[in-house]
Amino acid sequence: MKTFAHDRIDPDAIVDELLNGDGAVRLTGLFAPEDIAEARRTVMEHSDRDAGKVTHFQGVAEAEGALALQRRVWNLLAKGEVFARMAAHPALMDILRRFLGTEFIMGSIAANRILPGGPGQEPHVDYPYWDFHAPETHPVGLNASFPMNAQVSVILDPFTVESGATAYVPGSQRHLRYPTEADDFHAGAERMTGEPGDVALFFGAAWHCAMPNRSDHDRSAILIQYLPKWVKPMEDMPAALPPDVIEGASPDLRQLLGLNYPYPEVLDTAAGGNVEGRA
Ligand SMILES: O=C(O)CCC(=O)C(=O)O
Ligand SMILES: [Fe+2]
Repeated sequence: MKTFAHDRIDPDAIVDELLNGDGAVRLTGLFAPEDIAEARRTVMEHSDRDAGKVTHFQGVAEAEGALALQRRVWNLLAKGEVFARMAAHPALMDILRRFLGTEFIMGSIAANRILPGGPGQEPHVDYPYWDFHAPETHPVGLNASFPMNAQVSVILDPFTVESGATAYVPGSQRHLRYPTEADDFHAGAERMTGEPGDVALFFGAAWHCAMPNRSDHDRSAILIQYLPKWVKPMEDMPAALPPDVIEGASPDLRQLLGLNYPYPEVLDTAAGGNVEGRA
């Protein structure tokens, strides 16, 4: 996985790597220790209190009664201003405007905490491809020639092979398939290792999964999903946020919340006039 230091970021090279190369890059030192500490404190507090939030790709853990060892914290924008700063980091905005179109949005921002002994996930692809195990529910000919997703993992604890750093298969984003047993995911997989403050950035069409945490410490990350402006987001963030977060949102955060692209809209009651067209 190619690595870019926070002061040596090359957006065009990164976009090419996500689409045509490995499908993932590492950005080192993007967030300061204070921001990481604050984010981590909030994630631990909420996930200590409530182990029972909805999660994904955890069928085996559910069957084994181990679900509580992987915990989610949802709706993070309502839980601390540090998360809006993470989501709208200028370096990420710059890369993602080139990758997903200038008016791209955020579909979800949540924490994934895996406790020591916690299980891994099933190898998968991410929203909106996440149910591609039923490809017939998607349009004919859909492929990964252009991206409908970018994933950011802001690393809060050391991501090592032992602690369950995300595994992924380099280049697999080019196929757009949900991985099967026959793909032998683990034989071809590499790990998105990193230190607190680093970011793993990947195209969610790449096969990947959280791995079991066999270390003696928690393994948490902030997972941010970004989408083109016209993909229906996974979380209804405006509905879940207190009004003051929306009112105080920066222009970039308003864009991320989808407020620049207000469809679907009740056009029968919208103000009259020509609203779209070149002229
Ligand atoms: O936490 C991780 O390592 C990856 C999580 C993930 O891929 C997901 O929940 O979709
Ligand atoms: Fe995922």
